[in-house]
Amino acid sequence: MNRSISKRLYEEARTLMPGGVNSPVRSGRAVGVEPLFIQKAGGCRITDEDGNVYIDYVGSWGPLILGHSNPEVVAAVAAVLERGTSYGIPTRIEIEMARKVVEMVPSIEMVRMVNSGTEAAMSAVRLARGYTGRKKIIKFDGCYHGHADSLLVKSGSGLVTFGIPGTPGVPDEIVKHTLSLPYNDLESVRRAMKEVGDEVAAIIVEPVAANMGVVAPAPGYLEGLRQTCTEYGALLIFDEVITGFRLGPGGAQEYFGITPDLTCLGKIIGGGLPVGAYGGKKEIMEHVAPVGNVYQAGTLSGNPLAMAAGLAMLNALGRGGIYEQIEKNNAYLCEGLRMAAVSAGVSVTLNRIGSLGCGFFTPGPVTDLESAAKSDTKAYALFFREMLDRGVYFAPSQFEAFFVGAAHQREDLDLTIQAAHEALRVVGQKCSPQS
Ligand code: HOZ
Repeated sequence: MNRSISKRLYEEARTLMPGGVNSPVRSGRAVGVEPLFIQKAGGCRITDEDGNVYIDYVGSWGPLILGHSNPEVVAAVAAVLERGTSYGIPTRIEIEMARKVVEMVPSIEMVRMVNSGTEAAMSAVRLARGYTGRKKIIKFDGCYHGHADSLLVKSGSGLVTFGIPGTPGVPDEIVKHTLSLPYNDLESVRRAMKEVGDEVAAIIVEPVAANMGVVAPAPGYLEGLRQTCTEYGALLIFDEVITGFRLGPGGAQEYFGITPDLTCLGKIIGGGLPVGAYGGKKEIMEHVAPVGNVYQAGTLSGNPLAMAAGLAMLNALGRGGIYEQIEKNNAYLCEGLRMAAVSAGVSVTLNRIGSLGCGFFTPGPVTDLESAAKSDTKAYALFFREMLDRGVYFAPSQFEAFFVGAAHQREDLDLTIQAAHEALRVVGQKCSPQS
């Protein structure tokens, strides 16, 4: 495949941006490739600057559940665009969006729009601290809640991809209040809470971890977190930036039937534009300024373009039918990938929930960061490159999810499975299988 234009653009980009990119994982470093530069996208396909077309399972890292350039979303943005791009003054569409979120997400009675998932998690933690008057927070190894200082401890996504456990620039004084515990290990939470529970403002968790690959919660895990938070007066924060509107209209909290105190949203809620949100019980949310004293603000928060895109997306998802289809398609894809791995003699553990999936190059099971880290990342990198050469774009990291969306048709899945048979055969020949 000729990627000479992407190559030239990458050279230019590297002189102007750190690593030539605006976010690390997409650089392709972890899988030994140079990044594609994308010219356009439609449905489940992306086209690079050289004119190569790929079936896309990244979908802008989750937001594009309806596929690229969805006509409803595009039309909604275009209609608003004619009237201006941002006012910094309230608009009617913000009320519509807030009402939609309150209707769809079971635990949310009030919501505040922000501009990214990072902002949502950072603000939710601040609110939890302001509300409880406590400093400590508990998070889980391999969960990623964006890049706010207090949450960059043993994080997933780019940090696990590049082996960065903490990061320079974050003072010890800040992270000393963050306790990171193994995911899916309720006992360690109970032990920690016994010791310092009355100092803990919140437990923040990805209800399905999707930044160390994909790891579902063990039965009883989320219930246990809920119970422990209630017992010690700490808030339970669900980071549903990935799972929100993805596992179902009401996200993971509806899927598992657990009520968090606060929820962080992002990705799908913006329809592909930069949006995040946090929300929860009215009684807690009314501690946010200007009603309460917990300060948080944003010039572009609730801006009309982003609200139009997100609202169009949520309206389409609310009409139903989509979740069954994408879950079924993901099951079909994962089974095809599993069979391809078996026939190539490569150990792959396929974790799947709803339309999220991840193939770990390890016999598994993968239930937490420790077991995810056993993956043969060199084998994944080779798999990624072989798939790319066959026109399929998976995440350029072992520790990210793949996303099946409504635009993936059976024929796209079949092409992917066929490519995986060939790619995994190469992996089987070049990488020694793990036992
Ligand atoms: N944080 C996103 C993945 N979970 C974005 C990664 C990137 O674009 O580098």
